[in-house]
Parts: sequence; structure tokens; C-alpha cells
Amino acid sequence: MELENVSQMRRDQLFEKLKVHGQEHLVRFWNELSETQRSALADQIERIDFPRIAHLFADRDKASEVVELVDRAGEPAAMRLGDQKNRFSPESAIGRGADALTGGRVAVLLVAGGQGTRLGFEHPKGMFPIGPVSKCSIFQIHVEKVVAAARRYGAPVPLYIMVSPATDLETRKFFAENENFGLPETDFRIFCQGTMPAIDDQTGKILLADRGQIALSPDGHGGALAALQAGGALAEMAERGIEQVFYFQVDNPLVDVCSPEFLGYHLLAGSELTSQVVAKQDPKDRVGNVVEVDGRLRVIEYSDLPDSVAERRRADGSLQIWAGSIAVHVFDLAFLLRMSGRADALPFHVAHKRVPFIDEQGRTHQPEKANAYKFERFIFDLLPAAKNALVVEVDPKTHFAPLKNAPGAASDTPESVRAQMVALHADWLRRAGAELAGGAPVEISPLFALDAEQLRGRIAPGTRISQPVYFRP
Ligand code: UD2
Repeated sequence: MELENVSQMRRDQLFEKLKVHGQEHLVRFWNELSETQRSALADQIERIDFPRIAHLFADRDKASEVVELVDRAGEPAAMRLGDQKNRFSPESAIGRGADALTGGRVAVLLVAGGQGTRLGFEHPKGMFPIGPVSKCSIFQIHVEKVVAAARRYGAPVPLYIMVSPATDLETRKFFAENENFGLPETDFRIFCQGTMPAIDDQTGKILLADRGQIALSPDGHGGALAALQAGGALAEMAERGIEQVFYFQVDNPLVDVCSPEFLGYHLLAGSELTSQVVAKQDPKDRVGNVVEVDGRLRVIEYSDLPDSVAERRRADGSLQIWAGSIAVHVFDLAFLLRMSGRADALPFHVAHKRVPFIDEQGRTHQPEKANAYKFERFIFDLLPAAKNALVVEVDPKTHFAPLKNAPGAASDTPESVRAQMVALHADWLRRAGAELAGGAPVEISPLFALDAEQLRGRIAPGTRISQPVYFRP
């Protein structure tokens, strides 16, 4: 049979399938596409769960479950890093966490699939040259922490990085060019998350980004669960003897990756999911709110929390909804395995956004107001299902410097992140006995020291620093 006939048959099959769901417009431009474009479009169509899309569209206006939950939201009981008043002492937690690391039972999961639109950087965010003195990338800083942890505890710490179609190729190339920043191939995996189509907000029709291209976007960091499972990473972790997965986001270079104390509280409490939080400074801080509802922890995203609730205060004036999630978690691997078997373990969140599209005549539109719904899953929605879930409060000055916005914005900019990194490292240096003069920026590679304690053995007391310095081995 001729190629053109085969292609026509394929189109007809797709058309019939799509028609059932009212989405047959997706093959409208079939005849104008090359064979390669046709097969790429057919692949995209095959991967769409049409009944789910119809369902999400039908439910788009349902008053969110959140509104009802908010009124019952109470404060989560929290431990605080370094606090002797905790249920378990910091020393016992550190010992327990270190034991898991020494036993090679901890893996690291870094999510880096976001498009980083607010930062205005045209590459994956992890490639941003954040080092205040070194100008090294955020990826390098994260990976050096993993390499340093593996050295300190004398056991491998495998790193799994989640990318999306938007960040996949460039991220892989960047790591290949930099020889994975020292991580052995056996301990380094990059995997790609799934996507979801954007739909027209009036009709529920899936939008075309181009004649042969559906408007797809990453399915949220919650997509990690399905992607880890589908790609075999969860099974691989289990085979390697991994029991805990340390999770964090690409945009925060201050994360204390594999903190033994944090891991230790999680293990001592028998928790399946433990999250780091900071005390919110402002009711409207752009962080998820960890609350307790009916004895279960959950996160209410900042965009879903009504102002009137966010502003509730206790008698002493402090915020009632105080615990801001900074998206650093430890997951029990058995919990992830259990949840990955459930198709609806994580709900989809709906966002009303501007999405460029082509119309029936093939004309491109760049909407000026929101025209479409996008769907994302959030990994923290696993919290209510986790046994003995726990929150651990950390100091935002030393643990949370998110890079979100372009230079010059009011907060979370490259300048503010670098300033926080310098302040932390200057503090470590002073504690190690160095004298800092003139406010010159300082930076410490994780391979040189992971904390103030380790630095103490590496700096001669009385060392005077008056020029910018980058300490590295
Ligand atoms: C996130 C959290 C917020 C708070 C804050 C701390 C959500 C919805 N909100 O806010 O509660 O903890 O971070 O900084 O998570 N990502 C993917 N794939 C995706 C989407 C995102 O890998 O499909 C990654 C992205 O690369 C980044 C992280 O997830 O590392 C957070 O994404 P974001 O910047 O969209 O989240 P944000 O700032 O709204």
C-alpha cells in the first residue's frame, strides 16, 4: 500500500477516536503535515487521557474542596532543627540520619522540569550562574552537595533529576559537558516527566500550539510519582536498597541536601513523609501552607488560601497558619511505591492561564488574557495519605533562598539569593575563626565544606579575608 494511503488510514482512525471525545479538530491540518510531523502528532494524541480531560473540564468550576477544608485547618505540630525540646534530641536524630546515609539507604530526587518563566532566563533554571564568586551553576552546587555527602558517609547517594520536555535536552547536554560534576554514571539518572494538554476555557477543546503540535505543558512536580514509576526508577531504588528519598526543588541553592538531622527526625518518628517548613513572615508569603485537618497534614497552596484565613492571628499576634512549605521533603520509598500504584493518588490542580494557540484557519493567537486551563499535580498532595507525617521547622535565613524572579524585582532575585549565600558562608568562616574585612563576597564549594563544623578543620584560625574568595578543594 502506498505511504499516502497508510497515512490517510491513520488519520481516519485518529479522527474516529477523537470524534468520540469532540476533539477531532486536532487532525484538521493533517494533510499539510510531513510524515514526521504526522507521526509526532499521532504520538501526542495517543498519550492523552481524553475521558480525564473531559472530567477535568466538567469539574472546572466546582468550588474547590480547599474552601471547605480551610475552616477546619489547624496548626501542625512541628519539630525544630537543633531544638533540644523536640520529641527526639538533635543528637539522636543526627545519629539516625547518618546511619541511613552510611548504609547507602538514601537517594536524592531533584525536580527541575519547570520552565522558570518569571526568571526570564532562557535555559533550564539549574544552569543559572548563581555562585556569588565562582559564578557556578545551581546544578553544580546541588550535585557537589550530593558528591560531598557520599564521600562523608562513605556510601553512594544516587541522584535522580526530573526534567520536562522543555528542559530535557539542554539539561542532559549540560551534565554531559560537565561530566556530571563528579557523580559516577551509576549514581546519576535524568528522567522526563509527563505533560498535559491545555484546553480552551469556553469549549473544553484541546488547543493546538501549531498545525502538528498540541499545546502541552509539564504535568507539575507531582508528575514525578508517575514518571519515577513508569521509567523503573522506583524499582531500581528498591533493588539498590534505598529506603528514603530526599526531595527538593532546583531553585533553592541553600538546601541542606541529605541533612542527617532532618532525615533522623523522619526515621525516628516512623514518618512516611516529612516536610521542611519556615515560619511565614507575612500572611501572603508565596509558599504552600502546611496545616492539619482532621488529624492529617496537608498543604494549602498560597494561591488557594483566602486572605481572611491567611491573616488569622493568635492572641500573641503571630500567624495561625504559620508553616510555609519550602518544598524540601523526605519520602519513605515504600510509601512512594504504594502510592504509585494508585491512578488517583494525586489530584489535578486547575490553573487559568494565557496559552498561545492556532485557530481553525491556522492563524496564531497570543491571547492578552487567560483563555485556557492547564492542569498540574503537586507532590505535596501525598501528605494526607502518609502515616506519621511530620514537619520540621528550619531557619529561612540559612535554608531558603529561592530563585524565582529576574534581577531588579522586589524579592527572590539572583541578587537576594547570592546575598543569602554569602551571609551563610561568611558566618561559617567567622565561626571557623576567620576574620572578614571590607565585606568582600565569600563562597564555599560543598566539596570544600558542607557546614561550619567541617570548615573549622580546614581554615587556619586568624585567616584574614579582605578579597572575594571561593574556597574549593
Ligand atoms: C513552589 C511551591 C510552594 C513553595 C515554593 C517554595 C508549588 C505549587 N508551590 O512554588 O508551595 O514551596 O515552591 O519555593 O509547588 N517543577 C517541575 N515540573 C513541573 C512544575 C514544576 O519539575 O511541571 C519544579 C520546578 O522546576 C521547580 C519546582 O518544581 O523546581 C517549583 O516550581 P514553581 O517554581 O512553579 O513553584 P512555585 O514557585 O510556584
